[in-house]
Amino acid sequence: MTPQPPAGPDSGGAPVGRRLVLGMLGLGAAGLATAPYLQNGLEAFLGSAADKDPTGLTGLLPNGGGFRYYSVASSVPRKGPESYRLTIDGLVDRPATYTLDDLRAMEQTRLVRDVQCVTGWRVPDTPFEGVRLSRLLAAAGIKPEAGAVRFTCFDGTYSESLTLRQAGREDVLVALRMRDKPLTHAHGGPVRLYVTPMYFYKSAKWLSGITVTREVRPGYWEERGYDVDAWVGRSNGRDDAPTV
Ligand SMILES: Nc1nc2c(c(=O)[nH]1)N[C@H]1C(S)=C(S)[C@@H](COP(=O)(O)O)O[C@H]1N2
Ligand SMILES: [Mo]
Repeated sequence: MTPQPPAGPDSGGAPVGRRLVLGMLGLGAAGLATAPYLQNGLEAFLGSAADKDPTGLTGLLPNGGGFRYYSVASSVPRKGPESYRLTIDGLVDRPATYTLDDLRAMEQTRLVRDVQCVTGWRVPDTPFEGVRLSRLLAAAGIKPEAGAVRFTCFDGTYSESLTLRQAGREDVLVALRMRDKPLTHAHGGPVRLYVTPMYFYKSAKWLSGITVTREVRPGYWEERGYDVDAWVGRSNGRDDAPTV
């Protein structure tokens, strides 16, 4: 794919257009008629928040401690111990499906790092806890021709990717807990990816699929202009302090 400038304001270029934002909200002009709660104040929303948030859906989370709520899907089903499943497939010897209890029963790793979004906000010293991605990959058995990992989400829309080398880092988690509590739905619970050294868009919320692939397949935001190798401070034209 030819690198393209980010579609959002991080390019320093044109602000996100009205139609683009409406599209991201999952609404056409017709949708607005049935969404009065959005119509009310929509212009203000488009004029301010959308300038800073290329995801189009933004809001400070209650008790969010500086986090913003991002979702490219207009609604996301809730999943708990009965309904949640994580599938590992693709170029592996042993495809597997994990329940939440399966993941909870595995060795947990707790990491405390800063979280940095590519749009500028940063949250210091945030504990995340979960299973190392490398453990799940090792359990599945990677085939020799594999080179990358693709992540998919039960919001039905978002996706992410890492090279196999990046995915094997000890600071990449399939996270079950954040700030020493179970991951809330708003933060991508019950299970999200947490890629410590990279911009937070790498950390796919509502994680449901891990597929080992031959080559990197750019994720949702990467197809829309963000860097595939999303190291904090060394990508996306930004110079933030590294998070590791
Ligand atoms: N499934 C899904 N994961 C996602 C996103 C999304 O829209 N959908 N947004 C990404 C971006 S850009 C950021 S900054 C973080 C936001 O996480 P938060 O909502 O917990 O603050 O989630 C990342 N993971
Ligand atoms: Mo982000």
